[in-house]
Amino acid sequence: MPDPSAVKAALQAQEIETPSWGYANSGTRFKVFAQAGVPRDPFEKLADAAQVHAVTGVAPLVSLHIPWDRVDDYAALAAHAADLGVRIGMINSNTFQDDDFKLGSVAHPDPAVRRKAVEHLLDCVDIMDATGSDSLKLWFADGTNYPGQDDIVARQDRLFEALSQIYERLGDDQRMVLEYKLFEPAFYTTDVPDWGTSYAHCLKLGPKAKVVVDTGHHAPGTNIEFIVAFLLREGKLGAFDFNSRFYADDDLMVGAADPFQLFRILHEVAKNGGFDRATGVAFMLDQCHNIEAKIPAMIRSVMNVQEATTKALLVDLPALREAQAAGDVLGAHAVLMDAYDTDVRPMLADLREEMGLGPDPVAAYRATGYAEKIAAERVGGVQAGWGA
Ligand code: RM4
Ligand code: MN
Repeated sequence: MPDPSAVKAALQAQEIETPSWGYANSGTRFKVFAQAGVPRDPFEKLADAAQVHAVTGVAPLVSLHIPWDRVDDYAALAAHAADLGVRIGMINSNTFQDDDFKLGSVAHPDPAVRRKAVEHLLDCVDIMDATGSDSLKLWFADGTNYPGQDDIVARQDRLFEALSQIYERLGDDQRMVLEYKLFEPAFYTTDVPDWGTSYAHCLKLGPKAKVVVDTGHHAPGTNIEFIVAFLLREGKLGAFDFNSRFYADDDLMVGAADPFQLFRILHEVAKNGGFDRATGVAFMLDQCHNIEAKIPAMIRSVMNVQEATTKALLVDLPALREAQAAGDVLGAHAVLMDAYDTDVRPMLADLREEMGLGPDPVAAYRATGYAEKIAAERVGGVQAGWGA
């Protein structure tokens, strides 16, 4: 079995990134339910994220979404984050909420609209400069709803041209990560629908472009761990957007729908060097908490990733390789299942105590009284939300 102190060291080194929008109001196209104490601005979102880090010790990064997190002074926002003990993570671009983007953004047939989209993406790189963020996350809602609506190949050409412009603007220590999504909001074709499309563009762009795997963005039954293993082998896995799906892009808490899938994914990460900082894989949550309390949901999600990571790190790799080499199908499977079936909660409770934290992060958060405090203090103003 792997050495428990090495497993603990790896767990302590892991950085799980939480999304600013996961602290804001969200919902479905039917209803956004407001919750008491929800942040009114990015500064308050960072304060909530800092609570998650304070009780878990492994969530020091906060992803921003522009323009949802637009502020006048990004250096001040980064300084505020540092005061709270967190850092600005990825900058997520948004080219899907402007009326001009009805027929797409970077792949739109009109060059003026494409230019507007590229301007936004360049602004996002400026924000990276100002906040110290090293990654631009690109997700495009671009696509078509009806056969014949637009030229599939021409749209790829336009997309690549825009991506190249952004790539050229990146600094030496900056990178872009390109997310794919099977469908929605486009229902017939999506311009970046799958990992292969993202990978092909990233390969052409160069080493500063990598693929994002959002666990919710696949057809049912897709073997996501295969994609992860393949991308790691090619050095092209840039980031995860973790969440759970039962049906479509449900954005539920990671590890809720299928903890075994999360384990299988993280096993590939562990086996292929993805937990090594130098590999540069970001472990981000991309979730919305529509009906559940947001900060505890984020804490639970971080714990779910941490538990699955622990199980993945506990896989006895020499024993697995030996069984695989011997063609011992059931033996190899048993090695994997032994790790998955381990109750890692006591080990994580120990680790937290070693890190000076409470053994149960949700209980530790509840004991702070923070939820009551923000509900009482954050009255007036406009609660943050999707703006959809
Ligand atoms: C998209 C995609 C992006 C996220 C937005 C809010 O479906 O997952 O990563 O930024 O939703
Ligand atoms: Mn995502």
